[in-house]
Amino acid sequence: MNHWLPSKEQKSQYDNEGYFILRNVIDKDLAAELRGVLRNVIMLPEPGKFVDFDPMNPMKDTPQGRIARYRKLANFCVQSPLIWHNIHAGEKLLNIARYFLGKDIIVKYNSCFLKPPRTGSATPWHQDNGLWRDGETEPFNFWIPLEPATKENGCMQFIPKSHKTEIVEHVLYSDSIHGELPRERVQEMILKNGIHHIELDTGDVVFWHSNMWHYSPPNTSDKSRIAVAGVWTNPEIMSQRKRGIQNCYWAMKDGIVCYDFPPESTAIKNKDSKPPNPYQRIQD
Ligand SMILES: O=C(O)CCC(=O)C(=O)O
Repeated sequence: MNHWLPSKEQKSQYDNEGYFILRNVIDKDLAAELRGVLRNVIMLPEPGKFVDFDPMNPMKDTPQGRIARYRKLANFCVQSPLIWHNIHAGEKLLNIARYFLGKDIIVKYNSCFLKPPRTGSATPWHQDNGLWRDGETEPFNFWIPLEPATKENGCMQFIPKSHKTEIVEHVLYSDSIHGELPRERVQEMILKNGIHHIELDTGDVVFWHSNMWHYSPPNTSDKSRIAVAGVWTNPEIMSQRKRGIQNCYWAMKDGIVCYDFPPESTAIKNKDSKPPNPYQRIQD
């Protein structure tokens, strides 16, 4: 196995600021293939749909229209062997996860984020565990751009040290696309700690703590920004969680990478699977 491990400085940045970056983990040819997998999916019409040009809605179900509309492919990586075996259950990345989580590793979350040129929208300020609402703080999150992620095309923004806060109750505003951190608290936190813009080249990886406050702005540029994201955890952390388990899959067992595809889903049950309370709605 190729032992990619965080350096002392990277580990200390993770502890102090809540994240670290490894450069050039996925090579550019592989990134191009992975982009192809995603574009193939979003550009194909839904089965049975007739793709036509509608003058009242010129972008409707054309490939261009579909590219402009898609923001996220949730849980898609377990349907794509190329993504799964190279990223979430890829040896190089699992070695890094193993350093933090031990020899048994489960993928808790997987998804692809697409920010098409000019139409790609913002992801509101959130903590990942503020959305999971399962009380977990220890899983290990990552995000890999398959093309350069810059300030112009909507790279991620982190508030350094925000991982030291509690899991904050997320709320909904009238224009929220999903639960988000209370906006006033975000402004206070930015005033206190500032913002780090996480500019990455194709195939770099950023890893962060599940409490980290993060956001990404709309893509106002003419360059697309596609990324693959995931979260690894382990059976011990999962056994403590407060909520039911969905879409979790084995990536490594006792130090051995799992090569099954489709990946084996986990059967670990938690104590209490009550759904969380609805998000508080804020009038603005
Ligand atoms: O890709 C993005 O812009 C947002 C990703 C994100 O917030 C996440 O992976 O938690």
